[in-house]
Amino acid sequence: MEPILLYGFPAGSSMGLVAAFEWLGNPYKLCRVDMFGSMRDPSYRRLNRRVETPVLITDEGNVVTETMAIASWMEARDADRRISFDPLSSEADHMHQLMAFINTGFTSAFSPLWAAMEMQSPDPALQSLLRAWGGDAVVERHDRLEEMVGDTRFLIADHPTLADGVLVGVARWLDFHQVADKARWPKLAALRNRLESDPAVAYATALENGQLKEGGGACTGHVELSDVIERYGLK
Ligand SMILES: N[C@@H](CCC(=O)N[C@@H](CS)C(=O)NCC(=O)O)C(=O)O
Repeated sequence: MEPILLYGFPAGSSMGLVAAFEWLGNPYKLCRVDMFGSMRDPSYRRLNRRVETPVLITDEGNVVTETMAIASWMEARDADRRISFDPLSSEADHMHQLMAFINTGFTSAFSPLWAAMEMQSPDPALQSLLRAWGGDAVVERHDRLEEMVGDTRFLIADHPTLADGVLVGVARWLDFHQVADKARWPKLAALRNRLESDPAVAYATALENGQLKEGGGACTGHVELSDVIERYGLK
């Protein structure tokens, strides 16, 4: 069977993994997950008890959660090294370092902003505190990432890799939460412009928005979430 990537909308980090599957080029399927709807149904916990996307159903029917684990799964199957590097190379070390930073410190800086936005019983004082705290953290993490961006066209190389996939779904949260003008970080802004005009990212973004767009041909279709849970979820 083909692996199935479950991606969340709206504005999920998993959009970048959809783009990475496109760059990889091996056949795969997708499954849409409404993070404010079907993901909240108790049945989703059969796939991921932490109630998060992304989730990967592997070609052997196993469930893999966590972005870094899914990226590792893809890396191990990237026989032509389209989105990764020889595991013993310095480029691979550099890519893993950037992916780890983006998936931890960089991504988690946005957590207070999400918490303020999604608060069930609004508490203006706490929301304002969370926004200030999150905003400062996001700016500081952008400063650090800007320092880590080199002279290549994409994060590690002149073509997109898994590191770009991990970045692109999250980087746009800067605009979504209106933290700062992206031009404040010129290297990151140029990288984001390049990534956002990449056909695979445009395809993944369109899918996330519920629009049909021609992809590169590797995606062989969508699967319903209820079918995925029934077939591959914990019994
Ligand atoms: N550590 C997880 C975090 C995944 C995560 O936070 N996913 C978000 C979407 S980008 C989510 O599902 N959030 C659910 C929620 O906020 O309720 C990973 O790296 O995959």
